[in-house]
Amino acid sequence: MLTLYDAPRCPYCARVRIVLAEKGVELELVEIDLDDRPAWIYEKNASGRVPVIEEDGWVLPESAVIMEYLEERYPEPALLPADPAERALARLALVRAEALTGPYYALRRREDGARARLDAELARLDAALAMRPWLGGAEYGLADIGLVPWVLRARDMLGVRLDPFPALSDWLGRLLERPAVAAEAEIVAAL
Ligand SMILES: N[C@@H](CCC(=O)N[C@@H](CS)C(=O)NCC(=O)O)C(=O)O
Repeated sequence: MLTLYDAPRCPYCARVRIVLAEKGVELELVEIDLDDRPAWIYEKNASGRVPVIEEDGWVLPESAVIMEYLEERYPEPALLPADPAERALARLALVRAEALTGPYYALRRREDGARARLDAELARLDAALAMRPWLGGAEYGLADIGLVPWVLRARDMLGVRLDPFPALSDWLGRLLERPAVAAEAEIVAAL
């Protein structure tokens, strides 16, 4: 049985929750109180951060690494394209996720110029999604899962309007038709 050390409000954990749900992996969720973390979480991840997964005593932190591990460990349904060039583009979107997460956290900290930086990145994603249906290319997958937790939280927790970004809004609408992503919208609504 796979264990996920999790926090509902954590968008990095959301990435992992979505992948596990898409792949139908049975799991035990252990909720970590981020405001009062148990000392033992540092034994599982030296930074004390979640998400962390554990399987038969083997422990893995870091959401992007966990997503790729899950893709290899549970190959069906595939969440990375078969074509190597498309796989590389999906990974590039994940590596560059900070272009979205950076301004998102800056806005949460109410930093000057953060909203403009976030809007600029949302506009860039919107332009990309006007050219192709999913962030990784032709198929839904890890690139979409890697970014949607912040787009959802920007909309539902920071009040960022997405209607100026029609392709991005359409993408989010299509994502929310998937039970794995709709479950995340419910978690965000309950925060
Ligand atoms: N790079 C890590 C970031 C994980 C992360 O920052 N998690 C936050 C919760 S959203 C956390 O555990 N924060 C506690 C802390 O920073 O001490 C990943 O991708 O898993």
